[in-house]
This record gives sequence, C-alpha cells and structure tokens, in this order.
Amino acid sequence: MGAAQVVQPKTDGKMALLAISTIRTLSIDAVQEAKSGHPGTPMALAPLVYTLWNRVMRFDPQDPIWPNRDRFVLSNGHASMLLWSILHLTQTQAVDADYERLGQPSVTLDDIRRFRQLDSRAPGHPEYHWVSGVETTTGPLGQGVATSVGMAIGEKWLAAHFNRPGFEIFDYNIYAVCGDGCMMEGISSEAASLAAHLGLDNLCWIYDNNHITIEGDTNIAFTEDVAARFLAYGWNVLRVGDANDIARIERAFEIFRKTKGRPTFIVLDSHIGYGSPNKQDTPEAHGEPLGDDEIRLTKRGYGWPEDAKFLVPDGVYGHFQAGVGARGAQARAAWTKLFADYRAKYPELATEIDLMQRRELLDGWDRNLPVFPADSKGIAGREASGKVLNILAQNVPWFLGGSADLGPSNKTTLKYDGAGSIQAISPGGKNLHFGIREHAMAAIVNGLSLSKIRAFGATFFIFSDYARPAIRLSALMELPTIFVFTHDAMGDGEDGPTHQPVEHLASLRAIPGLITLRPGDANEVVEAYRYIMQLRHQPAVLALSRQPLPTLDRSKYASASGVAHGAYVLADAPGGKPEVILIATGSEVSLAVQAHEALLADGVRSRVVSMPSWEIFEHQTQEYQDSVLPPHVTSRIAVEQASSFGWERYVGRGGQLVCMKTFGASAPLKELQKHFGFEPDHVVAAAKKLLGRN
Ligand SMILES: Cc1ncc(C[n+]2csc(CCOP(=O)(O)OP(=O)(O)O)c2C)c(N)n1
Ligand SMILES: [Mg+2]
Repeated sequence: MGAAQVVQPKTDGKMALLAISTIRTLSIDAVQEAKSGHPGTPMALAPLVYTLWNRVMRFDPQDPIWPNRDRFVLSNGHASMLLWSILHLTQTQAVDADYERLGQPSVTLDDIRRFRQLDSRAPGHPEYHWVSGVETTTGPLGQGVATSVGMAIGEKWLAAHFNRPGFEIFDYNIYAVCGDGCMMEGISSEAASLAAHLGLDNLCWIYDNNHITIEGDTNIAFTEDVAARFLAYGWNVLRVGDANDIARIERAFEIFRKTKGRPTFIVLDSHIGYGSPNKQDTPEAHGEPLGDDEIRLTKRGYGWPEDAKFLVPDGVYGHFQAGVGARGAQARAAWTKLFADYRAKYPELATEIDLMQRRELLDGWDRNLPVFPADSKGIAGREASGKVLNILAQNVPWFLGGSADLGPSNKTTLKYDGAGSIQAISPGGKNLHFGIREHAMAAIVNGLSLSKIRAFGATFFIFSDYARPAIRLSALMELPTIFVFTHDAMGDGEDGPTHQPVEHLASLRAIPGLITLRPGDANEVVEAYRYIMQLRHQPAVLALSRQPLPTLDRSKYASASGVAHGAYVLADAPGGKPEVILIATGSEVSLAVQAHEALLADGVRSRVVSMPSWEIFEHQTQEYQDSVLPPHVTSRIAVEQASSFGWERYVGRGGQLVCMKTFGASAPLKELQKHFGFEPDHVVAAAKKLLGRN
C-alpha cells in the first residue's frame, strides 16, 4: 500500500484528525527515539483511544483519582505509547502515593521524548504506581482484562453499598483494550466467564482484532471464533469493521452504555502499523521502530510534516480540553456537589468513602478480635483465620472476599447474618465466589484493591502458583491485596505431593514488596491480620495450616504481638543468653518449643525465635534484629516444613536446616512428619550436633 493511499479516519472534524495523527506520530517518534518499543498498535488504535477519551469517557484530567471516573485499562500494555500520548495531550495531572495532587503534569512531552528511559514517566509498559492516570499495571498479557473484571465487580459493590435514591455516587464504567495475546491467555477466559456470570454491564472490552502477533499471522496458532466464544459466555458482542471509523466506534460505545445485564465485547478490526506503506499488517510493526525512511513515508501519508518530531500542533491540547477536559470537569463538579449533599444526609457513608479513598481504617476496625486461650490441642490456622475474617468483615464494611471454590476448606466463607453472596442480583454481598479460577481471582482481587475495596482471595497454598503472576503485580503496583492460602505444608498428608507446597514460601519471599506471613498459632493468626489490615501499599500472603496447632501459653511465652516485628524471641534461654537458636515458622513453631523444652531439660541453653515473616523482620532496626538473632550466637537451626532455599541467610553456612529438600509424599501427616524429620527429637539432635554435644 502506497503512502498516498492512507485513508484518514472517517470524521468530519479536522481537529479530531489532527489529534489522532498527533497520537500516532508521538508514538512513532518516541519508539524511534528510544530505539525500542511498539509503534504499530498505537498507530492502529489512535482513533479508538481518541474517541473513547475525548468523546465517551467521564474522566477529569485535573483529578485523575476522582472516585467516580470511568476507568481505562490498556491490557495490551506494549501499546503504552497510546497511554502516554493521551495522558499528555489531555494534560492529566500528577498525584502522589498519598493521593495528593502535585500541580504538575503526569506525563510531559519530555517524558515522551525519553520514552523507556530511567525516571521517565513514559516507561515501557503502563505502571500504576509510577504514572498518574494509569489505572492498573499491564504488560503480562491478559492481566489487564482480568483486573478490569475486579474493577467492574468493585464498581457494582460500591454502587450497591453507597448509592441511595437520588444519590448515584458511583455509576462509572470500565473500558479495557486488549489484543490477540490477551485473548489467547487463559486468564482472559476465566475472567470473561465470571464477568458474564455476574452480569457486569459496566464493563466493556475492546478487542484489537488485527490478526497479528509477534510470530506473524494469528492463523499459525489462533483460529478460534473469538466473537462466538464471548457470545457463549453471555457477553453482548459488537463488531466495528474499521478501526478508523470513529462514528461507528462511538456508536458501539453508545450501545454498550444502553446494554443492561451483561458486559460488552467490541471486536474492532484494525491494521497494525496503520499508514506505514511497508510495515502495515506485518509483525515488524508490532515491536520495532519504523526506521527513519519509513517514518517519512508514513508521516507523508498522514499529511504530517515529514521532518517534524514530537510535534503537537496548535489547537490539539485545546481540543482535548474542550472534549474530555470540559466534560470531565463538569461531571466532577456535579458529583462534588452531589457528594456534599450526600455527606449532609449520610455523613457516616460519606466518611467511609473518604477513608476508603485514602486506604485508611475506621475507628473500631479491630474490635472483638479474638484472644485464644492456651490449649495444647489448639486450633488450625485456617479456623482461626475464619473467625478473624468474620469479625473484620463486620467491622470494616468494605472488607470482603472469597475463595476459588475452596471456601469451606479455606474457612474464608463469611457466615454472619447478612454477609450475603455477590451475585448479579446482589452485587453488594461480601462473599465473592471466584469459581475454580485462581489466576483470574488474584487479578480480580487486585482490581478490587484498585477500587479501594479491601479484598482477599483464597485457595490452597499449592495453587498460589496458579495465581502468582497477579500476586507479583499486586506487589509491583503496591496494592494492599490479601491472599489467604491454607493447607500450607504437608498438613493434608494423604493428598500427597501434588497438594503439598514445598518451594512456594521461598518463591513468594523472593517477590519484592510482598509480605508473607506464616503464623505459628491462633494468636499469631490474629496478630498477622492486625498487621495486614494496616498496610496501605503492600500486599500480603498468609500461609495457614490445615491441621490444629497448639495454642501457646502466652503467660509462659512471649506475646503474639511480636508478629508485628516479623520475628521475635518466643522462648528464651536462662538469663537471655542462648547458645543455640531455633528459628521456626507456622506449624513448626510448637515443634521448636517442644525441642526447646527438651534441650533446656538437658542443660542446653536454647532460644526459640518465631519468625512468621522474613520481610517484616528485615524492616526492623539492626539493633532489634541483633537482639533477636545475636550475631555471636552462630549455632542456629531453621525449622520449616518447606524448601530450605534461602534460610542460610538466618542460620549461616554453619547452621542446620530442618526443612524439605524433596517433594512430599502421600501418607498420614504423622508418618510424613516422622519420615521428613519434623519431630522434636530430630531438632534436639540437630542442636546437640551443632554444639558438639552428642
Ligand atoms: C504473558 C505474556 N506473554 C508474552 C508476552 C510477550 N509479548 C508481548 S506482545 C506479544 C504479542 C501480542 O500480540 P497481540 O496481543 O496481538 O498484540 P499486537 O501485536 O496485535 O499489538 C507478546 C507475545 C507478554 N507481554 N505477556
Ligand atoms: Mg494482534
């Protein structure tokens, strides 16, 4: 196709054309300057993004975190130049991590010139914690669309909980743009299925149907009928046969907004690298700069000055200001007025909204948290967790969650009167049934967190693998998402090694910013939740036991409040002068205590450190850390029914590891404990060996 044949977007508005060409050429120039990036999809989807932002979406660039704004998710995150262009052209303002407006633009032209460079607010992929106006981090394909389902469930919940007659405080929509990659990833199927089940008519996905992925035409690997698939899920499926036809795109959004009871899926037929004479419709347009010569030809076709770079023609900023800017400002002003009246009439609800926006808790959030009496038989971590969850969910109206079909086992079902189930007809419930969809569950919980709802998702710890990509993103986004994982070790004995996590703790501890907690008894479970609830920017994983764990006598041993330090001296040697330190987590804490008592009786000065969380401990002062693990006491043993990987950092090279080195096995727990050495005698022997006393 020759440059002269470029068909301009079908619109009578000269400014619209200019704005679309600006998005296209900014994207082309930024990728060329960076010598890396993805120009083709921004070139193809510029008319879509222009139409959605400037004509449809309710978004005020002056306040990108206004609670009732429409949400935009770019699930095909490689097309990030679309976002940087639109955030720049709409002059969206920056906010900081404390939700304060900074009085400066989110993305400057200079950021775009420095696309993909260190510190630029135009990074390679959309980064939620880094650029204001980005609603969620995307890049791993499929995550964005799945997260958008959480946002849509979140909006429905907020509307059900807060709206009152005459007060539509929440009535926003969620738009997610995705490509072939997102459609191929399994997570999109999980999420789409649940979205239709829940009748999320506030959710619209736009599928960039360009038949191109990196290896070439999609016919090499992807020949299903995507539209039929979404019809089968129960979505409202629309098709726009020409990605340059803004009138039709606008019309499709009108139909979306009128459609009730189901989400909308718009198949948008597009040409990757649109307007590039030699690269359009080729995989090269996906992820390579066009090159100087091709850029000239392409710009000529767009009717653009061939030598201009990073050009924003006169009137383009004003055009966006007159479109999304004016509409957004008006909508926000009307909402602000409505919210003031709402506050007068429903002050408590208004306060809840204020608190949620800042991720703060309301007074009394921790009232009635249980204190478990000493009990040698004890209670399972999951049981204690279930009791705590049921109290927290009553204390904190916006605390909710559910399991991937394991509620009865995870003990995460909220059972108090009126807790209710989240369904299409009852979006304000508190129990979210994810179905057996762990990956989508984790992304959805992130979407709820992004909606400022305090949410948890649950499954067996072993299946955290199925959720891991979204757990990682919760940490990257700095979201206080909560993951409740039960059956944390070999407690489900007979189920065997397919159900026994080994490497999972090590693998999650390796995720920067994620807090993992493996409480040792029921009171540590309570303290773990107390800690987690106060997090505002960090996700947490709870690893909880299936089997009962003795509830330690806290009048004899240290208070469980030590959990807030990540690790604490639970039981000490006489005079606080240990010669050996037993470090344990979870179900192995009481085992370590038994070994400790035996060692004391044998005249060995041992100390037990309960270490529910490495990450929290690492955040303590050096002085505190040294008080728990005195550097001169080098005889140390880690006891954890999981991979030993990483424990060297606390026990040193000379330490002992009573941990797992293989997969587990199928047998009753008692036999497994014996077989793998998780018995007091074994720990005692290890301690004596270390001290050369055997
Ligand atoms: C989970 C995941 N796998 C692989 C990639 C690498 N990747 C980035 S873009 C892409 C091709 C995407 O094709 P499509 O969604 O059709 O995007 P288009 O080229 O049409 O914009 C791949 C494989 C990724 N980002 N995420
Ligand atoms: Mg594609």
